Amino acid sequence: MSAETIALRQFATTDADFEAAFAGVLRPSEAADAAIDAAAAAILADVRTRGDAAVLEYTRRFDRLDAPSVAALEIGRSELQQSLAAITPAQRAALESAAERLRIFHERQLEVSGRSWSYRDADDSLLGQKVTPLDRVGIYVPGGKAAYPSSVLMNAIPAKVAGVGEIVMVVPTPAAVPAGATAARGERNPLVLAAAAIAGVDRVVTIGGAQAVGALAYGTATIRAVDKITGPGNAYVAAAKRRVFGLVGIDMIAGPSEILVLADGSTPADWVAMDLFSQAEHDELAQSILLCPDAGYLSRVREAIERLLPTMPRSAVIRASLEGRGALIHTRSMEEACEISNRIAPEHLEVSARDPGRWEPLLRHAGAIFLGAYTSESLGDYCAGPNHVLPTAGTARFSSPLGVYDFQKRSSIIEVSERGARVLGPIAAELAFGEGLHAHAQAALLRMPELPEGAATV
Ligand code: HSO
Ligand code: ZN
Repeated sequence: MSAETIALRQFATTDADFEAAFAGVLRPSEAADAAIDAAAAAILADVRTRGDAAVLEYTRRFDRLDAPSVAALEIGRSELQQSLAAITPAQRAALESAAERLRIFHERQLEVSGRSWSYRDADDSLLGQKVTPLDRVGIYVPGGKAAYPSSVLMNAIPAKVAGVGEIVMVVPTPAAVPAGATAARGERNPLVLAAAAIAGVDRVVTIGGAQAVGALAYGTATIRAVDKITGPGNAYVAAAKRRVFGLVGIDMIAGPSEILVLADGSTPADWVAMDLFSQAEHDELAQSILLCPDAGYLSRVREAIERLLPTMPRSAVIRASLEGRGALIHTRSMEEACEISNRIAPEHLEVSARDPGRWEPLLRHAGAIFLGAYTSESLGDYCAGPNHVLPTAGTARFSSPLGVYDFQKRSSIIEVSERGARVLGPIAAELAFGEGLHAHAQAALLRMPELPEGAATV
């Protein structure tokens, strides 16, 4: 196959119009699509009032799956176990190895930052934080053009490690046979079900869309309401998750995948080209960006992209993504590349440099940071250990990867000693009187049998 040119934008930080070019790369803040939001709201309202009947109707309409009852769409533990026989031994071994590495990483997360703690102050009062797992969570797994068994592991394993009581997974069956796909309409994806079995999912229901989000949030006669819904989905699922937030928790609203490679020119150009492809192949709207202070290297990566693109089965998606949202950016230095990267706050950030440890301290905003030439993002997508559910669209400025902490909550613990009550009483009473809240003040003062000198009195 011969190389094809690609309309992949390229510019330099020294360009007079750099800021304008850079603005074209940054994601415009996403205005919620009013039509999609209205459709999701109507479906949610219907599921809330009509329960299972509405879920069945939308499943018939959108997934073209005709089921006699929601119960008929459920897959229990034993049937999930049977799905393990439907995959190859190599597939099973890969899923199990990935699951094991994910478990080890997330168990460390639990040990280091997911445990209850307390201390006693000078007056022997106990102050602390009690960490408890959520009772029930719902995991949304897309079933259309992107059915990812790896995402089943990434959502279910931290929930399991946190000690969640019950994990319910919803996954729609494909409504139509996508071009080139092997799945038939209504067919259950054996790899997705096997991943659910390995990760310890309790129940799977083959429903999707806003109706599945509604069923999980409100509960129906068949599906018990959950406390939190995690996992990626299409625009209707995202709109529905936004709407049920507050009644239940949600993890995040994940957008198309993004990769930013910060290269010093020492990694083989083909490796970096393939890493850029790896996220571009997810979606036409995915974003792949390369930042590098070496102009010659940028040319070599462009050449590699043009040479390798025709060899990729998903070349059309990759091309659309690279031409629509990709960029090669020539920076003055690696330091400047780090600054630009912080402005983008990418979901995935590869530091493909000889001395990645030198640059890592300069990098503040990224969902996941991959250090060194051997660390392809794809290893993190599947099996390195950390989670691949990550903040996108610049939200890494204020949010974190999906983790054990998303499946836990914290309660404060306060046990005031008698001596503590005498010390805290006057402070609380003083502030309570200042707020005009006399019952608060009294509640504090009544617990002080001997008022210390100078204490506020009623
Ligand atoms: N890169 C995607 C996750 C994924 N990759 C699933 C392959 N399968 C978002 O982090
Ligand atoms: Zn990926």
